[in-house]
Amino acid sequence: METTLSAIKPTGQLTLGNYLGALRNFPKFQDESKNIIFIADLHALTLPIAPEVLRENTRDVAAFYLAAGLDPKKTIIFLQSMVHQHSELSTIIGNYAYMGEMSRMTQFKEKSSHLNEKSIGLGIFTYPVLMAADIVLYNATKVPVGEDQKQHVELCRNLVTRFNHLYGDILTLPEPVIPTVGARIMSLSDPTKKMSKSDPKGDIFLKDDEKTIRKKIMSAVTDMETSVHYDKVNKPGISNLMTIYASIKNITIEDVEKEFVGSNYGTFKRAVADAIVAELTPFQNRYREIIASGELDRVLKEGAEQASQIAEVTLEKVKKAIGLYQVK
Ligand code: ATP
Ligand code: LTN
Repeated sequence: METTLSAIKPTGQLTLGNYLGALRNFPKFQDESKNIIFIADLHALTLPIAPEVLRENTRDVAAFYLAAGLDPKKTIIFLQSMVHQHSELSTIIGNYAYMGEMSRMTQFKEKSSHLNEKSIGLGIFTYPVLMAADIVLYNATKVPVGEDQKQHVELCRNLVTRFNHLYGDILTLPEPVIPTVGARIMSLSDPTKKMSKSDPKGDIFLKDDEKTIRKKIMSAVTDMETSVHYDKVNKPGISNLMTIYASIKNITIEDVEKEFVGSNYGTFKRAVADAIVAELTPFQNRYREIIASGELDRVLKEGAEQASQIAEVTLEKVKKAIGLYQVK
C-alpha cells in the first residue's frame, strides 16, 4: 500500500501558494493511501522566528489542515517536534549526506545568500537531511509538494539509495508528487519571484478578507498588453493569474485562454478575485470553527502517538542495520 506524507513549516501566515501547491492536495490522498501530514515546526527554526509567532503559526497550520478537509480518522496529523525519532534519525542519516550535494540545494543558496556568512545557522544547511528523515521514517512512497521542494525529495532519494546500497533494503524510496497546475504560484508584486510566506510581498494570505483579496488581485502587476494569453517569459504577471484561476477551477491554461478571449485585464482580474473569494470563504469559516472548537490539541496528541509508533520501527531497523549496539 502507498503511504503519502507531507508537511508545511509554520514560518509565517499561509499563502495562496501554499494552498494551491500543497495544502489543497493533501486530503485527496486520505481515501486512497495511508496519509501522514505534519507540521514541520523544527524546520521553522532554521531562520530566526519569535517564540510567540511560532506558537501561533503552528496552531494555525494545524487548523488549516483540518479546514482543508484532512480527517484525523483517516490522516495522522502531528507536530514534528513531538515525535523525537525525527531528530534522532536525522542525526544518523546526516552522516551519509555529502557537503557538495548539500551546498547545491537551491533553497539553502537562496535563503542564505542575503545573510552574513557568520550568522548563517547550521539548521538551514542541514534542512534537507531532517526532511529526508521525516520522509523515510514512515516508509513514504509519495510526497506531494510544490515545485520548490522537488530538489529536497531528490536528495532524499539519493540518501535512500546510498544507505540501502551499504546496508540492504532498509529504507523506502519516495517519489515527489507535483501538481500539474499551481506548483509554483508567483508573487503578485514581482511575478518573477515565488509567492512565499517568509517574504510577504505580493502574497495573498489564507486569512485575508474579501476586500483585501480583491484589492490585491486588482493591483497585481501585469504587462502593457490587453489580451489574456499565457506567456511565462514575457507576460509573467498575467500568466501567474491564469495559473491561479486554472488551478482553483481545475481547468487547463488553454481553457482559461478560451474563456477570456476578447476580455480585458480588468474583467479577467475580477473573475480571478471572484474565484479566490469563492474558494477561500468556506475554508476560512471552517478554520474559525475549528479554532473555536478547542479540538486541536487532542488531534495533535493522538496523531503524535500514532506517528511515534510507526517511526520507532524504522529507527530501530536503521540502528540495528548500521551496527549500533543493541542492549537486550
Ligand atoms: P517559506 O517562505 O518560509 O520558505 P513557503 O511559503 O515557501 O515558506 P513552505 O512551508 O516551504 O512554504 O511550503 C509548504 C508547501 O507549500 C510546500 O509543499 C511548498 O512546495 C508549497 N509552496 C510554497 N510556496 C508555494 C508557491 N508559491 N506555489 C506553489 N506551492 C508553494
Ligand atoms: N520543506 C518542506 C516542509 C517539509 C516536508 C517534509 C515536506 C518538511 N519535511 C517532508 C514533505 C515531506 C517545505 O514545504 N518547505
